Amino acid sequence: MSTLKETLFKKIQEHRPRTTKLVKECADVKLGDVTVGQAIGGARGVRCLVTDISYLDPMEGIRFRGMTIPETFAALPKVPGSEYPYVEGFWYLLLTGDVPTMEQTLEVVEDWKQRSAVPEYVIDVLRALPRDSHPMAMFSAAIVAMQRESVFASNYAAGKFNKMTCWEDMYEDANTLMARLGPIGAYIYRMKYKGDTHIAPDPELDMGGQFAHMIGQSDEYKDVARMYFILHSDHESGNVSAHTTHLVASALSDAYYAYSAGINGLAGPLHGLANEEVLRWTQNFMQKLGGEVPTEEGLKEALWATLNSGQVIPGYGHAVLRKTDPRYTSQREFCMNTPGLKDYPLFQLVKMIFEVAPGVLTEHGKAKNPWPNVDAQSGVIQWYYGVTEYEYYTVLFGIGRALGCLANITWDRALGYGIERPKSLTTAMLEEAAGIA
Ligand code: FCX
Repeated sequence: MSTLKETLFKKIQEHRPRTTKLVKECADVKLGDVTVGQAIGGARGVRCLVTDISYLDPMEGIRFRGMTIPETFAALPKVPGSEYPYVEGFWYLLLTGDVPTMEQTLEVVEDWKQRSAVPEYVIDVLRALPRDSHPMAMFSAAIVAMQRESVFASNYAAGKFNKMTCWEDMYEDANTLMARLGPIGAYIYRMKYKGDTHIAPDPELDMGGQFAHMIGQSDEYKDVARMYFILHSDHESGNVSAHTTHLVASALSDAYYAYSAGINGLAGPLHGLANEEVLRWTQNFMQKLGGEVPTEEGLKEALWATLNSGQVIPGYGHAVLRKTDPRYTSQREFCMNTPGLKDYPLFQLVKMIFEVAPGVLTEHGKAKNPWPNVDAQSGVIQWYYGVTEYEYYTVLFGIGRALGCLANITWDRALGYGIERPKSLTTAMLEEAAGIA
């Protein structure tokens, strides 16, 4: 058994009595009430999900296993010669809550290498799709195509389902998926945008470095990939991609079905696709100016024009956060500390939007949070390094988001979380409850 699996096993055994006790002795304890507004308005703020992998404080932002983003980056073992940690070590942290040693991290690196070959039939599926399919549709199709390899599904079909040990099958599927998502994403990228030419993996590289190599990027971009995947990994359980993955897995669907569904949710413009929208918006705006540096007034006008046409300002606002997203800040710092990027015109514009948009949104008076989220800042870094195909950006998000979603559904199995099935009411019932029937 690998160190990661052994540690996870111990953590699961330690944790199970806590969940059992809560279910047996405290099931009737109230966590809150549900209002009519919440029932109609996307269950915003309804406290009915449980995860220990990350927690999102509205003012502070995300903590992974109790650690802020800077603490996480500082604590994890770094790739030699790099300022950023191994994604594999972060996976260890998300699953177990422990910061791994370098040796433990390298075990995961090796394990993922063994699992990382993309099967030929997945390539066939990708190639069979019309080449103008959205990369997220391709990504989702590739993931669900691999369902035939699910250890969980095959053991279930063979009558070997066991509530206490089935997390191990989920763990197998989750690791295989994690190992392959980078190479699949790279295949899609090269097939769609780089003349269908492909780059073989380098056996020496870690997951993040390998992705950079396989899309044909520079050495510098290796850290960008590592940073991106970690920053986009998890945002507790209620966001659309994490919740969808959890919901689908709650029917005992395997990791392939569940994460393919999660990817489909991430592809919505109010969620992960916002990073594509941000770049489209800023590029269109810059084009209209014909290369001129925008004035604050011009920018304000463009933001108002977007709002007045009934569209949202992409990259701004959040369902939970009420402050600038620390994932935004972390990427902004990366830009400020990278010579070349710091003075890059597109970054200057993104900075200017940060100075202007919160005021405009506040004056507009609708968004509860006028501050930027992760998507406002992510595209500019990609653009700078030459990844200018912005419809691809959500695939990058999807590779990273898998870390959180798959860690969560492994724990869902370990703790035996039930099939999700909230109760529906009719409009007449709401009217009656509100006394307006
Ligand atoms: N621009 C314009 N209007 C906005 C807005 C924005 N950026 N953010 C919120 N609003 C509007 C909402 O559309 C809503 O209007 P309505 O009353 O007419 O329906 C009103 O303000 C109240 O919404 P609010 O409660 O603040 O926000 P929600 O929880 O409903 O929605 C999202 C949160 C993120 C969906 C919303 O802020 C939004 O659409 N932002 C732009 C898209 C975006 O950046 N998404 C990425 C978010 C995230 F980080 C991710 O998942 O990747």
